[in-house]
Amino acid sequence: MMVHLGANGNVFGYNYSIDPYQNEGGNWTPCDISIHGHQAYANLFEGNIIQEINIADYWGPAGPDNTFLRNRIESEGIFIEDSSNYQNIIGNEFVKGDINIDTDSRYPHKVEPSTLMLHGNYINGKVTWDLQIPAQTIPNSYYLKSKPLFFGSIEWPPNGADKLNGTNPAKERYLGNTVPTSTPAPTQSVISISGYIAADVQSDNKDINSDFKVTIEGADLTGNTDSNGYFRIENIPLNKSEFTIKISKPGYLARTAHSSGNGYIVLGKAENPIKLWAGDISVNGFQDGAINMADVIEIAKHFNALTGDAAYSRECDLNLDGSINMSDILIVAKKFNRTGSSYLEL
Ligand SMILES: [Ca+2]
Ligand SMILES: [Ca+2]
Repeated sequence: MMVHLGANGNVFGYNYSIDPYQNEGGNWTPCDISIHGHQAYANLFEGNIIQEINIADYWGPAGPDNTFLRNRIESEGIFIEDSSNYQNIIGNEFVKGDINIDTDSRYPHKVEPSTLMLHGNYINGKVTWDLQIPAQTIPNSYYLKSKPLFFGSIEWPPNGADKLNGTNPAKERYLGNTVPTSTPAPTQSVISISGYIAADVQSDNKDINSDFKVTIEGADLTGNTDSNGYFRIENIPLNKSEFTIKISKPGYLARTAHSSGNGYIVLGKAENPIKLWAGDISVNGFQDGAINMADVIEIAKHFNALTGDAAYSRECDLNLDGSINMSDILIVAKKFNRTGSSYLEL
């Protein structure tokens, strides 16, 4: 694996290399990974099982920010030459060899060791940390969020100063072994949800949009709207990727939305809230999911009651004007015979 000239910003991940060979004569072995001068910069070499790494040799300095994470270096170590400053060598396992700086005396250029990040490498039987860096954990990866599928049941990350003697799929295939597939883990999602909900009712009461309840099927967390109709529920863990959101309130026809995925879900905006129809009244604590005659009968039981009366029912006072009367019946009549599936899909 070699980079030079304009080869910048590449990733070389999880390769296996043994028996490096050269035919130029002399008793030397070439390296498996070479930053071959010409200022090649910001390349990442991660999780490779190899014999030797050279950072610049002959063609002038390597550029900055080449990074070597969690490689297993089996034979000769790493050589940094020719003013190749600002290299990052993190969490590697050195089976043999060391980090060697300025061993090539052919060129007068010198590496400034203080520019190198040498952190958490296992060398000569122990892990050495840069004491200027407080964190002493080795990142799993600098380009993968989680174990890639091609690892099958092989442990990931496979190598590193905290994972000695590991293997990887390339090595296993070289050895003639198959890489067993792993059973996919159940899908996990974490969602946050917020939005605005409003009653589809003309009312002067500032509480008309309060107390709509938002529930997510399969989750314990719920949210309730404030008097602006606003609600917010943060970080809901779910063990499925598709889910149903239900919006409900006593006296209102419940409405559902289907959603999927991770992240932040917004349902309705302040200027365009999700509207719920009034008129599905609880009978013996149960809303039947339809605006129908049962609701009219329930309102009739409280007809002409005013706030403070024993017969007054806040749920039946659909426009919250303090009086249960014909205006509430007309609200029921407006959406008569509607059910939850009459709503437009969200
Ligand atoms: Ca009903
Ligand atoms: Ca009323």
